Amino acid sequence: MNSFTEPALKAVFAEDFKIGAAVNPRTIITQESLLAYHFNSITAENEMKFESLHPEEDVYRFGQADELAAFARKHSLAMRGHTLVWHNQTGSWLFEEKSGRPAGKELLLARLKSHIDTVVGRYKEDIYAWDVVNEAIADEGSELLRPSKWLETAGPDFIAKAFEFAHEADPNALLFYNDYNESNPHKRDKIYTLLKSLLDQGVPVHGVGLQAHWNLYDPALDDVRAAIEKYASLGLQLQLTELDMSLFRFDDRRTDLKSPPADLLELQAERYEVLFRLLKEYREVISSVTFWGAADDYTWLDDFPVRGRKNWPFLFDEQHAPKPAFARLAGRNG
Ligand code: HXH
Repeated sequence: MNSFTEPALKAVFAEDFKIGAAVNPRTIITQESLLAYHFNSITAENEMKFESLHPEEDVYRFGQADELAAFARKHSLAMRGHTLVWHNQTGSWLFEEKSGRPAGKELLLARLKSHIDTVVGRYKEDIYAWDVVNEAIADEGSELLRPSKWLETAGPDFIAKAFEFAHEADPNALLFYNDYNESNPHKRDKIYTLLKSLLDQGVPVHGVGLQAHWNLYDPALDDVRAAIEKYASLGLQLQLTELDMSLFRFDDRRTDLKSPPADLLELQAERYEVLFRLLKEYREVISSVTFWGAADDYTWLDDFPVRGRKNWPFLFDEQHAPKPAFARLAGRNG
């Protein structure tokens, strides 16, 4: 039994792409019926990150990740894996010898292979696509790669190795490089350069994940279009992996709003409408659009990056009712 009267989002875009949401062990309970009705894909928000699954060299903790995979099976949802290699949420043990001295390249890559074999192998039947490497590109400056323990220890090779290990662990999985500020022309060109060099080396990379942590004002739609065109020119498939539409500019610090003003919800509706119209133009190359949450009762943007500020980035409100943005998407396509 459910009480939904609006069309299902996944049905609105059934001919275009999968519609996903990031979930966690709380939201699969508090948002269960919303997730089951509107979405056909999920991603674990945190539970499949390195430090969650593998807190110590000899300790794996699969409990919460398994719960999310079971939820996907229960509701016949596709599942994306997030994420195998990242500079955050990764235990420091990985980069140290037992003695505490810095690990060398060989040890780090051997540990990475073992981690990927275990994790990708475990979820073979559940996960069809993995974010293999997350956020390896430097935002600013001319350096291609962000400084990190990965780069420091193994050199740039860690990226290709991660994709090779993941491909060996599950030859059927689609393997993605995933990053944010992906529509910024400077960073876009660097992401393109990385992907091109991986493809030229024969590395098994199948797609690029555009995180799409956007707001009412940025990025410009023309920049999104140019980024899609540029990535697609590599012959890769594209997914929006972490979409949200913050009501605040990146550097806005205001904390006075206790509920979302109608004029901002209207701007958000317009923005979602033109965005999804654009995404539909590229339905041949975009295979999935995942929101980094499902409804405004829970978003990682509450208190981040501004403490004491709530945000309302999604298509459904705090009661899970469709917002003006939802109506615009369903109206055009339903
Ligand atoms: C994503 N990073 C991650 O992929 C995802 O795993 C996580 O759950 C949420 C978001 C996006 C991100 C990138 C840089 C960043 C913050 C978030 O850096 C900032 C740090 C402080 C203030 C603003 C940005």
